[in-house]
Amino acid sequence: MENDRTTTAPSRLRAGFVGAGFMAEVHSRAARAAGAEIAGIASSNRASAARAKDRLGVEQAYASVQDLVQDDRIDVVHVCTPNATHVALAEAALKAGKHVVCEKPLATTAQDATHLVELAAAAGTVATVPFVYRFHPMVREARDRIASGQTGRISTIQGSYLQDWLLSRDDDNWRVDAGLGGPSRAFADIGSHLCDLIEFVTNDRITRVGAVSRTLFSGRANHSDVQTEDLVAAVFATDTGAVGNLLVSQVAPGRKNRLMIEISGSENTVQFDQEAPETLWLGKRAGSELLVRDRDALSADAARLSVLPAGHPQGYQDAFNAFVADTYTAIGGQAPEGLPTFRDGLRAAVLTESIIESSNSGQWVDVPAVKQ
Ligand code: SOE
Repeated sequence: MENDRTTTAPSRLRAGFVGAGFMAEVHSRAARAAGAEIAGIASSNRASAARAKDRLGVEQAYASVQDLVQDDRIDVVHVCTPNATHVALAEAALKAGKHVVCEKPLATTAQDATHLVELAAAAGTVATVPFVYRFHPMVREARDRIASGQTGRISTIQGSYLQDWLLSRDDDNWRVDAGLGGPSRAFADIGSHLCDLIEFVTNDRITRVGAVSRTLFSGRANHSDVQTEDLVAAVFATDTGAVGNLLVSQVAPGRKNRLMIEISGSENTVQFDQEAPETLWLGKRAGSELLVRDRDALSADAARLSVLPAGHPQGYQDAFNAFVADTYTAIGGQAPEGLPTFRDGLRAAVLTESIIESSNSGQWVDVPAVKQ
């Protein structure tokens, strides 16, 4: 099948993975697709690393994370562990001179995320965060249309990210535990994607937020005294004067991984739905249309990420693959458009803190700016 992607890994990088769960699987598939050697894995203990080595087809299991990050044969470290461990692991990898891909949330506080941004700048290596929904071609198409003025002056933005995997009291996961996941759960986990996508697509900044959050179950199967939120509703204003709302839930029956953004301007509306990623709805006063991915009809950046011919659906793993391929391209010295870096991870941490602060205080909160 034809594939004339312009962003492929410049040489055979050796990738190491820290963590042995679902995200390590997704990262290793993407690294393999980008042409890297799947060189090493470390986990919380030697036995789990050994099992993951066999399951993911990794060359070597390391006895400890330190052994992996200190190995000169590893070029890039993918951190795919519980949130609260990100700072120490990314720090160790950066200090060892590695390129780092760190899962989101980059850190559980804005202060720690700032520390990592500074360390990455000092290391001079590539440091990225998988805000992978940026890598759907139809997201790039929406972004391009807004940037070129086709949408007109933006007035409203609505976004929601809904899941149901924590719907019942019996559903449990390390993420509900503030000690492992951080003080925010639903917003840090998926609200961060939502805000990143809104700011990426509109090139606007959320400047003020007012939020409410709720924790539906104070106890779950293996956790008592659960403090992290199941849902958040927020309203916001942006730098350019647009207004918007956000809805984030991990207890919405039937919604598996439904991220939706809808942006209305003076000329038309664009709507992207992550569960139908091959289309972009273009709302018009007369003649609304559903644009279907077809590289011949897309902007250059959307066409670049459109790796399969029209009618052959691309999805989540393809977006992840494109993110990792672009990270590796950056390691090769180029600067692919729209690559999410640690600075974007910091931005998400700042927004998350503002949302939680507003929800706790019942007050509007001004969102601090993050220098680009
Ligand atoms: C779980 O909510 C999760 O795996 C997130 O952590 C990912 O970032 C999101 O892409 C899918 O859902």
